[in-house]
Amino acid sequence: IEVSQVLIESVETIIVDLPTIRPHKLAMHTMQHQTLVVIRLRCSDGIEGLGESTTIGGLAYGNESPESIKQNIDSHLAPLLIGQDAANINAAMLRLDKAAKGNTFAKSGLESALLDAQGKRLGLPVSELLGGRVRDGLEVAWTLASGDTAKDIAEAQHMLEIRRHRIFKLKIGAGEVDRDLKHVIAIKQALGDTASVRVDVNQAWDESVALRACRILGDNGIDLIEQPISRINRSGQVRLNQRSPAPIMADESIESVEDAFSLAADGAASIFALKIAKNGGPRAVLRTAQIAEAAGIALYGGTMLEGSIGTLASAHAFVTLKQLTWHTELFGPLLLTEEIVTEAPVYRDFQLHVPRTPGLGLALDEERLAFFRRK
Ligand code: MUC
Ligand code: MG
Repeated sequence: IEVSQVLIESVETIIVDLPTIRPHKLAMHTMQHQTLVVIRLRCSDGIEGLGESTTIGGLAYGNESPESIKQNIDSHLAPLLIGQDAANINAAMLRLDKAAKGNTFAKSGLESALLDAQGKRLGLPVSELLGGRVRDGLEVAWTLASGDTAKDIAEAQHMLEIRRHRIFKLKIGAGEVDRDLKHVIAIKQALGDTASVRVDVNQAWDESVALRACRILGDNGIDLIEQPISRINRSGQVRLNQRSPAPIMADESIESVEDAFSLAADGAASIFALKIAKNGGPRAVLRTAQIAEAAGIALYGGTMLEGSIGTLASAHAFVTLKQLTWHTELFGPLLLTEEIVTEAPVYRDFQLHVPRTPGLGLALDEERLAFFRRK
């Protein structure tokens, strides 16, 4: 039999700057807009795969910036892929991993694009390429990060009314601790049992502060505490995980699948935030999920505030998971005022609905892309 190979012909990286609905305040950075790196991977059968490699706040969050992602793909990763078998994702990703350390954000966008292309080729949604979905929708949390308590309460109440979100994550850590604690407790008291309220400290506290603050948060009905201290302080994370009355989730601590393994081995968190960008793609993030499942660590579907492409690449992986006890935060597209795809992902009844059309289930809107791409 003759097997005609489909080859990867080109990889294009496009930086896109999109406005946000309001400033989004995190401990390390205030976002006034979001920058996406969109990847178009063209194959010899005419099929194009889409991927996205997006981070938060330039270099404020992680080791890769939009500009470095683009440069590293253009100069180092794309040349390794061009001429390779487009249908063999194992071989393609192995080739990248052999030649390039780290760079999980860049690799995640490329792996997503390969999956999108292969799904379109076979007529299957990416979730089915990943072994098959066990659910169609994902409950999605919303982040309250206006920086103003009254505004945040009004925003949460509106989200409850329109049945879009009933899980709220508050970004704290930038300000003075006692002020942050008051802010969080005021929001929890205003929302009561109608909502799950959680916090993300983005590594801003030290262990001495975190010990006291986690206790106060837990005692006041906060359901989850995300990354309270530095990813570098492993023994502090282990102690906090033993002492905090509210469960501790690892986010920044996971910069690779191997990080996930060593966190699990050390007992440094009881929940993992799964992010395709931190692991190297939708398949890579499932390896971290499997480590967590084996270790009895609960799962949460995280985001780097990607646009629609990165959000659905994450969602296709997350719908294959047995249990997502803490649900997801795949609300990235809702934080942006503009779309670059023809049909935006659908959010209804507290859930993101994951398309059953081939690939990721998205098409680029060429005009909008041309307008918003960085010149
Ligand atoms: C993070 O650290 O979790 C996810 C949601 C959000 O508002 O910020 C991000 C990053
Ligand atoms: Mg986080």
